[in-house]
Amino acid sequence: MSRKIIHIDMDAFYAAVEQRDNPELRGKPIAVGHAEERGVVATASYEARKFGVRSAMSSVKAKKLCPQLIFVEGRIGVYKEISAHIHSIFHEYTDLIEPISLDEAFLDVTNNKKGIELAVDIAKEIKQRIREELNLVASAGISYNKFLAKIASDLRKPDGLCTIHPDQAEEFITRLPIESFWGIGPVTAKKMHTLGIYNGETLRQCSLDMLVRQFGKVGKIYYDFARGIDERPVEPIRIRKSIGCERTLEKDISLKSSVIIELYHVATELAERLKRKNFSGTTLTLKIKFHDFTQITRSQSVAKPLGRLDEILPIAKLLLNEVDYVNHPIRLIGLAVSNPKDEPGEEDIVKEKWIQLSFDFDN
Ligand code: DCP
Ligand code: MG
Repeated sequence: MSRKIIHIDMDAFYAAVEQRDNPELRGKPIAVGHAEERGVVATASYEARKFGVRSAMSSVKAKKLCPQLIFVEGRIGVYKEISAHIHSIFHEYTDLIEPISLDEAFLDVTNNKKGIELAVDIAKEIKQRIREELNLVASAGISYNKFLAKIASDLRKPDGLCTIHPDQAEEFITRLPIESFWGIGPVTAKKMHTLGIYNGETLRQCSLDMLVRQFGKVGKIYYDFARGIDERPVEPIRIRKSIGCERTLEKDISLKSSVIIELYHVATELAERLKRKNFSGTTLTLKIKFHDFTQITRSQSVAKPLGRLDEILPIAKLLLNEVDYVNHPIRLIGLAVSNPKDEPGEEDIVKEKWIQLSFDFDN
């Protein structure tokens, strides 16, 4: 029997909360984030999105696109409370809940607590309760696996409710642009384009061999996705797989001595976090965002788990040596340790991921 998976995603989450709590902001283009020069937009109201304002965009650019944009400081405490509330609603239906971020989660309702037959009925109830109890709007996607449920929740946003049935999956994927596939960001999408892959149809024509050769292990996942296959379970408990931190610099820098100092600061902070969380791992990843917002990561694996500053810093420097920042000034530096070797301890089990996936460097 196929599974019944629901993906719930709040619409314009932070912005919707701010508009809910301040009537003066309703109907207006707002951005949650810092307005100052180095600030970024966490999220934008739908009114602001019409101007092209998006999450993670620099505040300066957002203001250019939409001069009347109103910046509002985020209130993470409030968002966390709301998140806890929606989770309490989810738990009335199932305990198989996988949080992806504060406002997003997968629910496996195959065997739900209320014995409701149709997953779409559960999704409707949840949406309605979120509206009644929180005065907020969520979109829901329903399908037989996570990949398709996530895509479905995005399709009719905002206030979306969309089901992809097993017999519709193939046709649906055929037309799906490659950028919309899970885990395919701009870099992979570009590579796919050079290989002549633009959508599900062209992806399906690729052999497993070719995809693995081109993309490594994830090639197999792309191969399966193209066929509507995604066996990944909804995982209520996540084992911590990495810890990282990053700094957006006051100014873009390209001077070696300045870059090394910043790297040292980030490595120090990382070592402190690793110690606090009692975590170590054998892979170090350096992330660099350049002045033009392009981003690269460089990784190095070692035999002995990395935890202390004196273990991290030399490898971080080696990784930095591969980066041409003289010609491309750096805007942000991040470091992360992953690949834990030991059995996970209690500390490594993150019961609720109150973090954005894109913020993996910050957890
Ligand atoms: N967020 C953030 N930085 C990002 C992306 C998101 O701080 N780069 C925060 C703000 C969002 C919240 O996380 O409100 C949820 O992220 P989503 O990607 O779900 O975006 P929204 O809920 O804002 O919009 P959508 O209606 O597209 O889901
Ligand atoms: Mg959302």
